[in-house]
This record gives sequence, structure tokens and C-alpha cells, in this order.
Amino acid sequence: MQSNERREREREMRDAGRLPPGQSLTLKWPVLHVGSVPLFAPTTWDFRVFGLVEEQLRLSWEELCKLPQSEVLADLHSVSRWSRFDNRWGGILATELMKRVTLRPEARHVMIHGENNYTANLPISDFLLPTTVFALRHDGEPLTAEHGYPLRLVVPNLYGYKSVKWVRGIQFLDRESPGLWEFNGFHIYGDPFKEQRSSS
Ligand SMILES: Nc1nc2c(c(=O)[nH]1)N[C@H]1C(S)=C(S)[C@@H](COP(=O)(O)O)O[C@H]1N2
Ligand SMILES: [Mo]
Repeated sequence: MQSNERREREREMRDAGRLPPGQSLTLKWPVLHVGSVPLFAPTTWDFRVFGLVEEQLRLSWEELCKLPQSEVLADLHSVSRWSRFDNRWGGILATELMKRVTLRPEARHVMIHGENNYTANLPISDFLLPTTVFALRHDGEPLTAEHGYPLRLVVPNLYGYKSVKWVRGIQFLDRESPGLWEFNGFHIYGDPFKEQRSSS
């Protein structure tokens, strides 16, 4: 039975220290976002790197797809208390993208921009972790529209609201500036293992 299997895997993950406090394991994959799923227009789509960089970068869909790709195996922890384990994300590592960018010395934080003005903030040190990936695929399949097709950021060490679906750009800043959910009361950093859900 699904619920027995779920409980068993949940215990396994808890024993392995992989289940953050207050979370429960899901075998399904919930869909969670504000607004509607945007349409993808490959000819006009672009990805922009701007803000505190020596030179801005603009990649077309075709150019982005030519960047070297890797796989990251990681867990996804939503602030709404579900965790999905062992997701195999295929795409472009943040560190790979950043080989094409020179930061200005005062850059400290990065604002992630998604379609429909969704934003999320994180420190550059987290952005540059080897587990941060701009994913095109999940478990070997292209992302579905509702999970972020064509491109989503995945930041496995922080709550899911940092893993911006339908990502279109990143902006480097010299200070911590709240994104959409951080502005609306979610924790500015969002470490699931410290249960940093809200800012109060
Ligand atoms: N563009 C965008 N990305 C988003 C969100 C959103 O509302 N818009 N929600 C975030 C939240 S809170 C979570 S938990 C994850 C959920 O990803 P999933 O829907 O693929 O499970 O997406 C994140 N990325
Ligand atoms: Mo979430």
C-alpha cells in the first residue's frame, strides 16, 4: 500500500538525517505556485544576467541549450511541509553558467527572476554551491509546464520558494533584498534544517 511505503521511506529518510523537522515525505510531486503557468515562446525567450556584473549576459534559448549540462541528485523541501526525495535534476550548474560572468567585487546576493514577476533572493555563496542547478529535466524527462518548463532553478539546501520555476534571469546585488515570498513574511534565508519558515 502507498501509505505504508510512504511511512517506511519517511522513517528511512529521518534515520538518515535527511528529513528536516516539521516535514513529511511525499512520493507524489505536488505542484505549488502563484499565478498561472506561463507559455513558452522559444524564439523570443531569453535568459539574462544583470546587476553587479562587469558585463551583462543575454542568452537565447538555443544558446542556453548549448551550455554543458550535468545531473544533480537532490531533495526538495517545501515550506508547506512536504519533502520530495532523490530528484534527479538535469541541466546547467550555476557554477557552469558563472564561468561566463565576472562579478563586480561588491556583489553579495542574487535575485532570481521568474516569469510573472516571481522573485527570490539568496546569498551568492548558496547560489554557487555545486548543487545549485538550472534544470531542464527531472528524472530524465523534460520538465513539465507546471513544474517549470522550460527552465527552473533548483536550490536544494533552501526551502522550495527559492527554486524558481520558469526562470528568466538573475540579478546580482550588493545587499539582501527580499523577493516575493520573503517580502510576504517567509524567512529571508530559509534553511529547512533550521526550520526557518517565517521571518518573525
Ligand atoms: N515561478 C515560481 N516558481 C516557484 C513558485 C512560484 O510560485 N512561482 N513556488 C515555489 C515553491 S513555494 C515551491 S515549494 C516550489 C514547488 O515546485 P513544484 O511545483 O515543482 O513542486 O516551486 C517554487 N518555485
Ligand atoms: Mo514551497
